[in-house]
Amino acid sequence: MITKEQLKHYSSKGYLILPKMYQGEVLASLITATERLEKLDGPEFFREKNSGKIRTVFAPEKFDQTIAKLINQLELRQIIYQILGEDFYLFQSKLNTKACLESGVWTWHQDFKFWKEDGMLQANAVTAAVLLSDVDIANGPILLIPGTHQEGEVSSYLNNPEGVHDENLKYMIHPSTLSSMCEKYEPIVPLLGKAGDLLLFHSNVLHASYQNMGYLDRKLLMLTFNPIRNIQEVEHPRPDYMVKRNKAVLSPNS
Ligand SMILES: O=C(O)CCC(=O)C(=O)O
Repeated sequence: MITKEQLKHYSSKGYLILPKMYQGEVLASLITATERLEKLDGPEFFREKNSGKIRTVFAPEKFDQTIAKLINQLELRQIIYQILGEDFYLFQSKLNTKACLESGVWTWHQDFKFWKEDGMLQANAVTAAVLLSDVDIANGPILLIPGTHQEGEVSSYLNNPEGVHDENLKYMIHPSTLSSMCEKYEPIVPLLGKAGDLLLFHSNVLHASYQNMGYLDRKLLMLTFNPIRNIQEVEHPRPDYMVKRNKAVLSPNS
């Protein structure tokens, strides 16, 4: 469970870091799971061109029980329930890695802009990102502008109409939008931490990440939870591994 102060931080800043959420054997087995995933393949896997290392695996829990167990972990379900305050399900899951000296940027965006097209109704989904490597200033941390989830949808333009899961994002923002958000809200913060920390962020908070210039591959297991009633069907849904249609409730009760 998180405290009232932590909940307040999430509500006002649009993010929260919970240090040392996973430790010991649980953490070690999650890290080993990411190593096992490197050896698998399928449409869920997006890889770097040169090294062939994973950039994203969607629905990694399909391939690994350790990850499936984590999604169902009671403490995580309770924390997400505290934030959402209603029944929710797993909307999307992915392992995003950043290979050192290879992976590119994810430029500034709000996730809800993209998820609206998947039928999401309101921008109140929450993403829980489990750090499965240390994340420092060099290896491509998530950068975020605290408070921008309160802005609603910021102005953006259609950049890559065909973009599905592409670093050349479908929608991008102008530099003037970025500067006005930094002036109106707060300076950009890099979300640094150690393997095992949990980072929670709002689906409308502006965020980005730059290239990994460090020596350590960066790994984030990103789980997005959406209220059950916050979705409608769309005519051309993305594949189920990208946007889940199974809305099994993840209950806060054991
Ligand atoms: O992995 C990253 O650095 C950022 C990914 C991201 O922004 C996203 O999945 O929305």
